Amino acid sequence: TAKETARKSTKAKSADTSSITYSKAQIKQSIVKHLHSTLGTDENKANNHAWWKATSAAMQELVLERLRTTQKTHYINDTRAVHYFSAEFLMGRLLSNNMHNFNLFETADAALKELGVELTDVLEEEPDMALGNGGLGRLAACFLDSLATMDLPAIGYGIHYEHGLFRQEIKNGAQIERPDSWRHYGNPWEICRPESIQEVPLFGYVETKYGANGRVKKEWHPGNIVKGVPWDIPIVGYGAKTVNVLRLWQSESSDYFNWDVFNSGGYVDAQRENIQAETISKVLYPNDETRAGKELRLIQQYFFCACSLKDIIRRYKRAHGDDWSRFSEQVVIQLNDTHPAIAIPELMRILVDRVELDWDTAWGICTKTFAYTNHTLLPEALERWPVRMIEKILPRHIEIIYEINHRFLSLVEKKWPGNNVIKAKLSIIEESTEKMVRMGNLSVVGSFAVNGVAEIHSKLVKENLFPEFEALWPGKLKNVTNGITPRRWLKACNPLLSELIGKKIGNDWPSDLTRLNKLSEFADNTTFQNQFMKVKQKNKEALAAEIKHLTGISVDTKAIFDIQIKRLHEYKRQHLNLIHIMALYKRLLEDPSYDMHPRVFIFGAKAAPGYTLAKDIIFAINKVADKINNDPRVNHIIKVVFLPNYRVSLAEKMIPAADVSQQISTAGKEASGTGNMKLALNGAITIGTLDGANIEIAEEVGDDNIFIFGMTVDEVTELSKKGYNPFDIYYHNNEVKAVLDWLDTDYFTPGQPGALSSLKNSMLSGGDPYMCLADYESYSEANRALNIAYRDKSRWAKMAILNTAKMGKFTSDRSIADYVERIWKLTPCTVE
Ligand code: C3B
Repeated sequence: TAKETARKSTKAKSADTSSITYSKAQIKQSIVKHLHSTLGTDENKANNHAWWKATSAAMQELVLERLRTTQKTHYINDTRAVHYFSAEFLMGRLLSNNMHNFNLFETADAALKELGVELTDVLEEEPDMALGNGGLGRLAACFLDSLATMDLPAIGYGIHYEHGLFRQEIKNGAQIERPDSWRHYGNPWEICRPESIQEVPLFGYVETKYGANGRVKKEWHPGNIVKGVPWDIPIVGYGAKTVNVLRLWQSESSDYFNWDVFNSGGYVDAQRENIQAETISKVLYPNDETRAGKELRLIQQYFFCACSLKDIIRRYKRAHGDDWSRFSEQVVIQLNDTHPAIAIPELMRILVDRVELDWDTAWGICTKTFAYTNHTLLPEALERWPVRMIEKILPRHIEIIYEINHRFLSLVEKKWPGNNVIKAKLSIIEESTEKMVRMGNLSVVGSFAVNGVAEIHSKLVKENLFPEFEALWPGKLKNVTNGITPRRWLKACNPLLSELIGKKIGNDWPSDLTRLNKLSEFADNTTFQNQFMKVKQKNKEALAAEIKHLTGISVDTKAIFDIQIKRLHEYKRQHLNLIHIMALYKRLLEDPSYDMHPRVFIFGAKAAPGYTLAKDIIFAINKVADKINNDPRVNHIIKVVFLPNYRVSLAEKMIPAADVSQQISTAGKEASGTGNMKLALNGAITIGTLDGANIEIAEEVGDDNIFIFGMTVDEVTELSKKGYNPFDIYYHNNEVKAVLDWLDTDYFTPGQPGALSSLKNSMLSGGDPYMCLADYESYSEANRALNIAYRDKSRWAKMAILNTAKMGKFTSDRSIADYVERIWKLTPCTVE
């Protein structure tokens, strides 16, 4: 099967790691050369930033060599490729990753040492490439890593945002957003490709023409044209054989478009719309799982889809001319959520209006080309655009969407004759007061496969979100459980553990993660337990130093390091964690001999700037932290740390040091989660609900090696049906009542009573929409069990080892193998 082929190809590489070998002397020479000729400085003057750039340039030389070979090989072999369309790519830093994938990390380290420079300091100079919000964007980055590693022809397409996700500062406990400028001083990895610029039409009107044969022809007269300039970021696979690219489009105003001629016509005043072309790719929308609903956001989506489709078609035509019959054999496009769904009517427009294929042929090509991944069931994340907005910006596309819908609804009519309820539900157009286009429905109708991102999530997509679609097209709805790249999330970020694992079971695990299972044999071995926990201890000491550096807070490295890192969202329930911390605090105040192992609660989270309650929760965490950390009665037992500006590079420092991983979303709300996988891979024990991939993690590690609590999906549904009233719990659980009432006082915000009341209100009069209180008791019990388990050193070490050992399933190589087998049908292409 394709899966086996893909697996074989990755395994093959471990035996033959790097195709390019570079000696220490050569690297040193290359770095110095770039210091001189690329940066115009020298060894005596160079600061760490210059060393970072020179070292990156030295690596980029090797990268580009492999990129050229890869592209030539793919061209000669006329390979089928996957095109991953995503509004977000959360790449993080690239230097260390590229060095690891070339197997040159140690060599470069030694070379720099001889130059009197510390590689670890140099790596810290690189700004994160944060062109994404959270899980969805980071998943795209892990997938690119796996695709290249598995020698699969693939290209990522997205937006070259000038400003990525905002930088977070904390002032007096509150989040402040500052602009991110990741390429302010130049980025050594990206290459501008002016030879592949594309033009994108916007606004204007559609003219209907009648051809001699009576054929209706539609002509779109755009009111504006913007330029898309491609920037390529090379994606180095592990072993550095295949180097694919991530192509990101930057918008520019078009010089081609002649405003004078256009305006002199005078007939377009009504349709003409002005858009400052440069603003399109200016900034990433900082909303995670909420719709922006803004015109500029729709333009961003269309902009990168239109550029990418033109790019794909140009490449296809170079090999196949005007023979469109093979298009869907060569091209598969994966839509990362509905953000790129507008690509479906755009491809239809090109095929019908420009290529002049008949509708059915064009639709046949389309529906063999697109596949769609759903990443969430949260209603506030399901994209819908006002018909009027699409009409204005993309007047031809709205016609095409109506036509797609019309034909689709006849199919629905055949299946369920006369059933208008089903028709209204499935229609791509929502007939509300303001007519809306449902991008999820459009994506399902226009794709040949639809997948969720974990077993439970895919089941809910099938049963709750799109049940009729399953009846209409059995088998179209699938599952591919998410994964993470073990190169970044173990090998590179946790060198001490990687070395220990290598000594024990060899060095093949990064490209075949199931090999970690061999560690299970040593889970009971005292010596190995000690070695494993010694690594954890060292990593905790490193994080403690970082915490001190970033916040000034001292933490006890013998305490349990308990970590919750993810976007701030009510459904992820950071506030459940917080009220439990407050309860522990209260127990200690009331009973100083209350028995608990010292514990440091560490948070990292950004809130969408317009999400008030999320920002209130950050504020509350910081205020509670201040109080506890400065209370000598308890601060030797509990500390609370909120690390500012959580991002990929900070995650890489936190994850190796975690004892406990908090994965506590309301069951049914977290589609998969991927941080849960990263933490468990690094030997943290999960305390979590039966939600998303937690369920599959529990299956892998076994019930003894995870702390599961709370309601199941069915229980959540049942309770909502029955009617959930948080006041029932408030009045029956004294601890819950005391803690919530505490939020109303000025205990944590001296002189400002009520400053934390919004949190209490959301969990009481607000109806506690994510049922924190309903799960509180069970969460508290799970924490007690965890506390006891930690005290048994040997038991805990065994649990930690088994968590690492059993994470093989969650490599993104397995996710990609599943996509290849179930959806993409790609064949690896070896690049010699
Ligand atoms: C996220 C989901 O919230 C996570 O459960 C999931 O692991 C990742 O996607 C990857 O599949 N997600 C996101 O980050 N942004 C969205 N708009 C929707 C889902």
